Amino acid sequence: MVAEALPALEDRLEAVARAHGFVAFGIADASAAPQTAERLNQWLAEGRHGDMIWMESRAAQRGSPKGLWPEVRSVIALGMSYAPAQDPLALAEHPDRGRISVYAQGGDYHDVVKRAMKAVARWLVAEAPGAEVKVFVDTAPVMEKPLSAAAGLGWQGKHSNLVSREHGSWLFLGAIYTTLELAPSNPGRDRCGSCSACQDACPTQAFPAPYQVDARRCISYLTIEHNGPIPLDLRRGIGNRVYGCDDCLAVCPWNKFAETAHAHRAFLPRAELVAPSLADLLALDDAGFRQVFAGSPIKRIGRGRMVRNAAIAAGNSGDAGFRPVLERLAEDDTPMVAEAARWALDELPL
Ligand code: B12
Ligand code: SF4
Ligand code: SF4
Repeated sequence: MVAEALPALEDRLEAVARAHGFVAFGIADASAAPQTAERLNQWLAEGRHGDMIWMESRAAQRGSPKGLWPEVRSVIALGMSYAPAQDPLALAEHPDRGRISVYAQGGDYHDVVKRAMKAVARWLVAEAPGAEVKVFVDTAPVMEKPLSAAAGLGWQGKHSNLVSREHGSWLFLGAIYTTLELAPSNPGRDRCGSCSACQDACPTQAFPAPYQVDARRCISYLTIEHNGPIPLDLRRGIGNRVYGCDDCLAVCPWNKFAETAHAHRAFLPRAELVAPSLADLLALDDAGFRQVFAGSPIKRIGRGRMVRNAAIAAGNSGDAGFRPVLERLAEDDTPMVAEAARWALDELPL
């Protein structure tokens, strides 16, 4: 009797990844995307990372998988969907509300994606004894977008994020590096064509050229990463966004294939984060901030940045009703909060 052959390791690995909630899967050779290191260095040389010094401090490791781990042979790229059920741009017309970007309205993806990746990696090690693995999501010196594109999950769109034919712009990415030599997938093909919707939609003109983002002008950077006063000329463009920005992602025509049903349920929005009132955000103290944003990626920015952002949104609202709370905040102990409140008062009618 002939024993039935098992499907290839790559196919079984994909099935395990899907069972753990990953809707996108692919494999790249660890030497794929060789142009990435040079482009990263160019981006850093132009200062486009702003004050994210962690982007430059391990640039050699970030630029290529082998720069980080010389023994790595293959990269397993994984994507989890957070496709929203509502139009992320709908709140633009509600200046009394703060807009929190879709990716942060549910559970913290760092925890959810990492937990699932570790389970996949454990399966792989059990299946291929001797294999070594390392799992990464977001915070490690790893270029997740070009590696995912090389592994066939999609392509880097002109907004620079990975776009998938099935899931649009709404994938969280993660990577497993392994010493195993796995059969690579076909790389993704650029399907942007002559479209420029994301470039046209950006409220702060953060794209110096298609496929390139100047983080210093990006609302995501300004509201999340940047810890200080926001440049005056960019404040109007921020509108009522208090955490991140979805505009370039939301206008992408490929989103029409992204089914909400594919979104991982850990990312379902928490009711209080969908359309928080600016008045509530402006009233937050440290304890209140920690309570509202526990379990959310937003907790990392702390009360100061959130209230600074809410003050700018209030300044953009045209609503003089915010004046009393802004007058109190103009005396706040956190200088960037006090400064933003004074700016907002100057913007609002008496
Ligand atoms: C730093 C960072 C940021 C910075 C800088 C953004 C950026 N575009 O680099 C800021 C804070 C602005 C940011 C914002 C956001 N981010 Co972010 N971020 C990262 C991080 C940590 C590193 C990205 C990086 O390496 N940047 C360096 C630049 C040089 O790399 P690059 O963008 O790939 O640059 C390429 C292009 O410029 C291209 N290129 C350059 N020249 C040319 C010329 C031509 C002709 C062509 C074709 C290409 C080309 O080649 C470069 C190399 O691949 C990754 C996580 C990770 N470890 O990868 C998450 C990550 C990219 N972010 C993510 C998300 C979700 C966002 C936001 C949508 C969040 C939000 N809603 O507010 C926004 C989107 C803003 C935008 N349009 O990019 C996701 C993206 C998922 C996806 N589907 O792609 C990631 C992967 C996190 C994750 N694990 O899921 N982010
Ligand atoms: S996230 Fe917003 S500000 Fe940043 S590049 Fe996209 S549209 Fe522009
Ligand atoms: S909006 Fe258009 S140009 Fe931008 S990523 Fe999507 S398809 Fe590409």
